Amino acid sequence: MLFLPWVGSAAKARHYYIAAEDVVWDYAPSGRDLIHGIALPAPWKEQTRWPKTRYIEYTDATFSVRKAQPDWLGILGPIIRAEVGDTVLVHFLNRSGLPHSIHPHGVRYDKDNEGAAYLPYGKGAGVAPGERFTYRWIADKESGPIPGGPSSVVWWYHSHVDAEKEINAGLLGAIIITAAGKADVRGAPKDVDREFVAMFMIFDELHGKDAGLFHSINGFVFGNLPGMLIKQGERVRWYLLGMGSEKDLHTPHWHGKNVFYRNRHTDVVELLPGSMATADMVADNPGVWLLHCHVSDHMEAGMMATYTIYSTAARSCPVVFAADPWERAASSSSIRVKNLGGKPIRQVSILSGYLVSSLELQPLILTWFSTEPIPPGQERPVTIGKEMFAGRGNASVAFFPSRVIYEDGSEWKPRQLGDCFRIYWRDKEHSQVPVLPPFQFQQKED
Ligand SMILES: [Cu+2]
Repeated sequence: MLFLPWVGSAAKARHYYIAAEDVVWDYAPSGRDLIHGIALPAPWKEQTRWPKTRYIEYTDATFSVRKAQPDWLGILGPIIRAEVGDTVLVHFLNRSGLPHSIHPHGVRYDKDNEGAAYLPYGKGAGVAPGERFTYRWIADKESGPIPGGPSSVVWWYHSHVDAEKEINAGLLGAIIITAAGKADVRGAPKDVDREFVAMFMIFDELHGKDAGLFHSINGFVFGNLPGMLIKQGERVRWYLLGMGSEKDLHTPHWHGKNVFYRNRHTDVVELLPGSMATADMVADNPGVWLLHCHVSDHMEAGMMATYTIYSTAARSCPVVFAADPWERAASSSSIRVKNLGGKPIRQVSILSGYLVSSLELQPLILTWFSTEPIPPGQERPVTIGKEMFAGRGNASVAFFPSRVIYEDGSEWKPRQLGDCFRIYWRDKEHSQVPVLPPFQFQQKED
């Protein structure tokens, strides 16, 4: 028996089922610059969808049921997690048309499990189309954080048969290793509330021509990266990754909050190709904030995203909209408004927006008013009209009060537009939207 002092009795074998698959990727699904509320600028607007190859996670060795991953991971493969002392087994199936591999950084492996094609070749150096290989990696002491450091650290993994092409194709992802004793059952650190991986890289679709250079964060440009939502007060760990070529000198910068990084407070981190950085944020400043590369021409080319810190403080909403399903609201063409306060309401003004995606809210310059008083604790219908529910494409609709006038003459106004919102979802299955995205005040031309 080998004595490994850092391995508790909890040391696990963690299995991952990952396939390489040829897909079509969209760098800007909205077709817009969502940071500024305008159409996507030239030359990138010509074509945002390109063939890529990605790592896709499945639930088991049948590779039939995909595992969901957070929206914000974007083009990245699944996060591979381990606690120091664990063994990671990655069951890899190559469903793409070219040979690929999985080469990890940071963990311990032997030649067969290195996943890199060079002499002398190990067994996992390249996996032919249609073939499988199981990689076995050890999260040893050197894979984890140093004592006194953050409880977890990030590492790269990527394909390494024709690495430059495969990385540009999208075959890349993050490994997160948590210190022994500090991980939950998933292997994630217990002492943080939320984690994000943000990968800064310029994808090249047209041999260096501008129209094919997508200055992306996790494969999204111009604010199209979805899902970076944080509850006010959460301890957030940011795992930053850089990759690419000599143009890929990136300086991720957060607006709104500083982070703790390498024993200092900062709001900019330096990333070279292949770099990995772990930074901690206390998200105590609510708002929609930029996360962007601070290199000037990268900013101009769209290397920008937003993250949102939303307040969960009791908002003391004066009214609530009934949680009617879409069909009911649409067929009655009204929404029911309930007075949550102790005073009779004389009138409620209601605004709305089309929720095109979790990132895109298009405002309507229309106001509806309640037509009769609403006594405390009671509800009244407010007629909205059929047009609203006839909708705009497949967009759902969000309503929110913009003004409440009480019988005694006092008034309530939102601290910001969208407070106390309710979404009437067109689709039964939809993502969680704890906070409305900002209005895209400049509408599409059509
Ligand atoms: Cu940059």
